[in-house]
Amino acid sequence: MASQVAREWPGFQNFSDSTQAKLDLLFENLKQENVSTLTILVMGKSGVGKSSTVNSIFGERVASVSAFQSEGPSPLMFSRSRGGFTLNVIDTPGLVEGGYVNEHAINTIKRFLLNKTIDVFIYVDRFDVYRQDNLDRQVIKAITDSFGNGIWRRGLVVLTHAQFTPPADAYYAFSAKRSEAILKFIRLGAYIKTREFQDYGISVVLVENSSRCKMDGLGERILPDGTAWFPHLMRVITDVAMNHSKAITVKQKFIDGPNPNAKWKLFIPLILAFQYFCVADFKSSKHLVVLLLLQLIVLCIGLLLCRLYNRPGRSWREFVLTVSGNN
Ligand SMILES: Nc1nc2c(ncn2[C@@H]2O[C@H](COP(=O)(O)OP(=O)(O)OP(=O)(O)O)[C@@H](O)[C@H]2O)c(=O)[nH]1
Ligand SMILES: [Mg+2]
Repeated sequence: MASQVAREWPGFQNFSDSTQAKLDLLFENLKQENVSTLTILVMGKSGVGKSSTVNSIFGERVASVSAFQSEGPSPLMFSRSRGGFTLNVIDTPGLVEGGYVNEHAINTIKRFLLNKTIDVFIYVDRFDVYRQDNLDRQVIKAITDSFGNGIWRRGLVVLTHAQFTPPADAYYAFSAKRSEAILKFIRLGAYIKTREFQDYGISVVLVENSSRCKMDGLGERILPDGTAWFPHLMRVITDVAMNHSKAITVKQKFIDGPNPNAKWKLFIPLILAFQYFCVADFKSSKHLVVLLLLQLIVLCIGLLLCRLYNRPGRSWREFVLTVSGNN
């Protein structure tokens, strides 16, 4: 649960003059909207470039970056302030371990975030991949189940390694396809209806964290399509912060989560009572086996419904969508 007290921002001087001017303007706009602190949560699969993106945001190496599996799987919050404006960024451990969603990491993140308010959520993935798979959907589902799908109203996607040159497609065509693919997985994993997804306004921002990223004449790091990606990222972040949707405050109930065992316990007296009376009535009947089977089916359906519904931040609409498969 390590965190740092906000201090002046030494890395700010590492940005080009042009970038510094743009950032100062964005922070000034936020302050005019009475936003003097911004807290950004960064999550994603392992090794996708979360910590590198945090370092890029601060212009200095605050988070440790590793090409290999990172150690010490604890979230960390880094804070810097500039002209009365404080930027907090929370770096988190990767959400995948051995090909599965890392529930331990999710629980650690939830506990770390208790009573913190998240203004912007950055979901990080890599630009230079061609296929998403079920694991991506599971990761997005795990985030949604843990924090509610409102987190996506405060969300944006960062795709790292954006200096990648696609072998077959033109850069623009590839980035459009890649963005479309990840947004589709978010829609599916977060149980958002197709026609409502537009309202979430989730932007996809391409990022190149490598120090070998090309620069333009103003000293700004640019992508192959000429975008100065860092000021663009910061502008999207401030747009999300000011989009008037509800910021995410992590409450104890998010951490407690569902307790399937407790749900089972609720059923026990009911089942016993049902069995006692019905079996007593039917003990000489040929239909006893059918009755017991029916009981079992009812029990299974009840448990399934409880398990599907009982998740933090989950609404009945999402629940119905999941059950009906209309997602
Ligand atoms: N070329 C390039 N390499 C990147 C980029 N972002 C990250 N990397 C590299 O990818 C590797 C993993 O980066 P990290 O920032 O540690 O990734 P992470 O998501 O924090 O990893 P975990 O904390 O282990 O989950 C490191 O070798 C980085 O240098 C990028 O945009 N371009
Ligand atoms: Mg990391």
